[in-house]
Amino acid sequence: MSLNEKYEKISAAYLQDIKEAGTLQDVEEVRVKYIGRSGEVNKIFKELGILSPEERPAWGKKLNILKSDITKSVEDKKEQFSQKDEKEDIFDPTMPGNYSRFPSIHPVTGILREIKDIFSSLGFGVAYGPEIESSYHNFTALNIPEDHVAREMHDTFYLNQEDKLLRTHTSPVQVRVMENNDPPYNIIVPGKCYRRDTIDASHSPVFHQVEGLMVDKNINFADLKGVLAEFAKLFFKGSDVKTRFRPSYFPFTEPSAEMDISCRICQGKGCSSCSQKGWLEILGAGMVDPEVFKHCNVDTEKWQGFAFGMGVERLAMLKYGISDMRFFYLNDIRFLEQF
Ligand code: 2NL
Repeated sequence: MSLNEKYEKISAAYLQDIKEAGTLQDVEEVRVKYIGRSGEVNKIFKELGILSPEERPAWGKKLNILKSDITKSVEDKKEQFSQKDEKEDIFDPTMPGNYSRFPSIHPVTGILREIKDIFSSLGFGVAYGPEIESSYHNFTALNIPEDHVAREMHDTFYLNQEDKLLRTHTSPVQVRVMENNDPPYNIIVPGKCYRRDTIDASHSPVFHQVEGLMVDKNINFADLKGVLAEFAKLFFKGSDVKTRFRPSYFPFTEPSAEMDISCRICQGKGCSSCSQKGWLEILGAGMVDPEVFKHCNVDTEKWQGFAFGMGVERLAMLKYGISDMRFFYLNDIRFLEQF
């Protein structure tokens, strides 16, 4: 085949090949086949040696033009493919949208904030303390005897280090406040607590408590009733909730009581959610036992007061009508976004 025949053949063939190329990969193959290092055009360049020196420059120019024509065709075809990609990206109003959910506060966090706001409006400050405690602060100082069941391995998480445990209530923080500060005290202590409970609808090994302490020169049981009934009224706002106090027992208070609220579902008539009682227990309280004051070096001749404790998950369940505590920890978005 003469140089001219080869030239004519390539000029026709590359156009056909480009036309038939269906993918970017095909176009790239066409480029390599014709203008790659050992492509068809370079093969002809190598054969220019057979020409006379006078003929050579014209052929060189001709082949360079062919090379740039092929380059242009390859680039145009590649450009077509990228335009096609862009066309496929155009906005399709029938596609489902990317919507973001409106963020919400976890119900336990929300209830904790409400409780803190109510008690600050009643003049209480907020105190925090360690979740890893000594058995002295968690039990002994609170008048919980050495042989009390709450101290058993099956009720309390003990750490491998000597005399370290996960606090089973937030009371040890109040002990620390009393040890380190002079009365009067007017504080609440919100926080996480740990017990070796089996998980069910009303038990979790990690839960939240708010405890409170009001100590001054003339604090009595009427103050306890007044503060806690006012708390219930503010917490269950607008649902004219009634309160009652029943005698109870705690090692750290004497006398002790539990406060009930009237059932908001049956207005106290009795239904399945209050076990036909018409009342639901919401917290425990009492006058601080002198034994506890003695451990904290508080002069019992001068100072007296009351303490109380409530479970945050339990209050959230009562307020929102949640039947199972496990919902708080499952992180199911369908549950969480309701708050
Ligand atoms: C309940 C009952 C209660 C206390 C907690 C307390 C703390 C100190 C001294 C005396 Cl430092 N008492 N705390 C008192 C009575 C009851 O909790 O049912 N909690 C969920």
